[in-house]
Amino acid sequence: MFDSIESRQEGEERVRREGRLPPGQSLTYKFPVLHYGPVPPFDAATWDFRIWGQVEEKISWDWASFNLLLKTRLKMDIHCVTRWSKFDTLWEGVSVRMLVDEGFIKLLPSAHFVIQHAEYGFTANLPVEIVLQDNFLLATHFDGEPLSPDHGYPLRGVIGHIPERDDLETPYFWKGAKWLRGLEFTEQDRLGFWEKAGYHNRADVWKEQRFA
Ligand SMILES: Nc1nc2c(c(=O)[nH]1)N[C@H]1C(S)=C(S)[C@@H](COP(=O)(O)O)O[C@H]1N2
Ligand SMILES: [Mo]
Repeated sequence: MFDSIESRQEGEERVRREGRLPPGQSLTYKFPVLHYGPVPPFDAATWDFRIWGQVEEKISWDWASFNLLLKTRLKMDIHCVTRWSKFDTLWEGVSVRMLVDEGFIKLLPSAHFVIQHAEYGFTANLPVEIVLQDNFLLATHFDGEPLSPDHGYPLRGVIGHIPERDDLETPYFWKGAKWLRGLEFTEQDRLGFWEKAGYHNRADVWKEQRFA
């Protein structure tokens, strides 16, 4: 019956009780779309995904070979700096940690930061430790379906909070670049698009690091 359906407010109270609602956030069941500029077209014939920078060898995949990589599923809560949070979101994709563990990416000791490079020159930066955590994924699917064009098809970075995994640092959701085309490993940090626009570089949701 209707009384078994949780209202938005009840849902928000529940995640607050469970310690999953970061300060200043509120629960949404929607999935807002936020980005700068137009949605890029996708052409499977020309798309590639590249790894370069502080690695022993550059590597790249075309769309067909990227899809042969082992994929993992990940359920997490995502927290947008604009104050909406979406809980128990389901992602599928390729883990950067797996790419390192399986020897696809051979990191040099000088690899301290990762710049996600997306279509039209968009970038987002993170420390390498965070990109190697279980809560960062190169996602191809959301909720069992390929990403929609608005949400980053065919590939995007995603970062969020895995309940019970308070050992993992959780940045706001903007730290995942939609329409992702490559990862550059760097020695020095380099501010990404929103970070240059005044967003906080570390962006820890629990410390409410929204703006620099
Ligand atoms: N390529 C690209 N990725 C991007 C952005 C962008 O402007 N361009 N904006 C970021 C911001 S600010 C947010 S909040 C999230 C929003 O993702 P969504 O539209 O799937 O909710 O994407 C992030 N990734
Ligand atoms: Mo954002």
